[in-house]
Amino acid sequence: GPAPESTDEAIQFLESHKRKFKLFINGAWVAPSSKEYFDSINPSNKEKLAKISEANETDVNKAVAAAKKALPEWVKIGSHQRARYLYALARQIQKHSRLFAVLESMDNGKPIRETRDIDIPIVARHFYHHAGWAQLKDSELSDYKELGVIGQIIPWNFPLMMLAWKIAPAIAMGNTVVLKPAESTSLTALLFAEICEQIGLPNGVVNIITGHGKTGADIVNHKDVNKIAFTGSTEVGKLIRRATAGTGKKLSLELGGKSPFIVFDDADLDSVVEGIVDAIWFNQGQVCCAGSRLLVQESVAEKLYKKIRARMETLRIGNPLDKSIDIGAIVDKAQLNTITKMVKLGIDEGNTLNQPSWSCPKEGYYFPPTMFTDVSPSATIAQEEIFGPVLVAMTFRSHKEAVKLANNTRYGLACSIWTENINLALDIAPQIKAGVAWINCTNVFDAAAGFGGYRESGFGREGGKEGLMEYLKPKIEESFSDQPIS
Ligand code: TXE
Repeated sequence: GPAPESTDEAIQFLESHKRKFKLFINGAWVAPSSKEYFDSINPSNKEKLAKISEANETDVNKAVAAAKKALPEWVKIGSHQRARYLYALARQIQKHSRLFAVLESMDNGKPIRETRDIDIPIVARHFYHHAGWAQLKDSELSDYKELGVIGQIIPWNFPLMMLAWKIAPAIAMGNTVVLKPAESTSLTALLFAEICEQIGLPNGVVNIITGHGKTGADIVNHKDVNKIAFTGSTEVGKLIRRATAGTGKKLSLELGGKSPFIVFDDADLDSVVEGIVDAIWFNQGQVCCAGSRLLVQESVAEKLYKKIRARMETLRIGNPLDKSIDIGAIVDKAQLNTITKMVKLGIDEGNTLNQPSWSCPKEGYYFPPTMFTDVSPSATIAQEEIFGPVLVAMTFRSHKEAVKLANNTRYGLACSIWTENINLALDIAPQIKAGVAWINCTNVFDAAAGFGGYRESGFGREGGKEGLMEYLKPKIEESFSDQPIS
């Protein structure tokens, strides 16, 4: 096959920081006050990529102070100037898209085909889209004003994309930001910090603070942070909701999911199979809106399972930098352990395991595409998020039963409906408790469409006009909205 993507430029970036990254505060690189660092590992070969700073409360205080100080001038320069910075960020990301894609694949383990063709283009598009809104803010949204300093905490599954979804709308609406990437995938956020320097973004508008959960909690608890935007586990989402209760802080949460992928008997099964590859094997299934529960009408179930098993055999797993690879590495050892444990549980629960005949590379953290069939709706693997390449399949007979099964979880992030009957799809979609409904497609994202969930998948929207409103308040509120509720 073709040669793997070159890592030269990414290595050059790591070496330019001597493989030891400081924190990006107030437009400068600042050593962590604890002097503590942790390793960032390439999950495809377990190589150490760099040392990352562990920020403590002192560092978080510095970053929040910088964001607060930057705020008045960032607001004052107005819509048009802010838009120019966002356009510059978008262009610079595009210019360095190959570097971003390679670095992301090295740090996270996701295939270069995905980072190159999906993640990074969506990131650039997100900045362009919000540059447009930045320009329109003072005219179209003149009844609203910025919230102030925003604390943003993101996960490891789409590191740069989650950064873009958080930072672009926040700064476009005139806020300033302190963002913490996930501990296992900080590198593209640090490269983004360098991009902020390159375009001359005013100091303190964007601050990148690395560290573990405690660092995130320090951001959440800081009194001068006006809003928290979080994407991650439902468990931590609940902690953050409790921590912000009774304060004046606004909050948006994008949490876990167990999204249904519903196949009716008239669906085009070959398209369905490709949809399933996308729904559960894209990004090794580490996708909050993954179609992880296959609900298929009984009369076509066996036929579909057979096609899925055949397709599993043809998927290629291995070095994420190999351009022909479909499935890369799992992000880290802990996540691989979680997946392995859940699959073992699925077997112990008596569900039927389907895996390809080939085996995974030995040197990194890999897990093969997996499907459980004959799964009972109450099985643990049918209820709990696995966050790995594991599809859980069950059957239904009537349309009513399909809806009931689809809603039978504590989550409500996305759903995907497959049928040649558009009237049926349009009838079913609004009955499913999900923030996003896809018809004959899946995992389609656009900066112009609000994304987010219901129930234990969280609340608030990212993208679209709803996403902008998450970073604004009515001007009339300005005299009282920051006051804590006592
Ligand atoms: O998530 P965490 P983890 C799910 C998925 C996965 C599980 C655990 O099922 O197996 O969560 O993953 C920061 N206060 N999802 O442990 O811990 C943390 O440093 C403030 C689904 O990686 O939620 C990181 O930056 N912040 C999900 C971020 O929260 C805290 C994506 C997310 O990490 C904190 C990721 C605290 N107390 C995991 N503790 C999705 N919906 O896409 C941790 N963090």
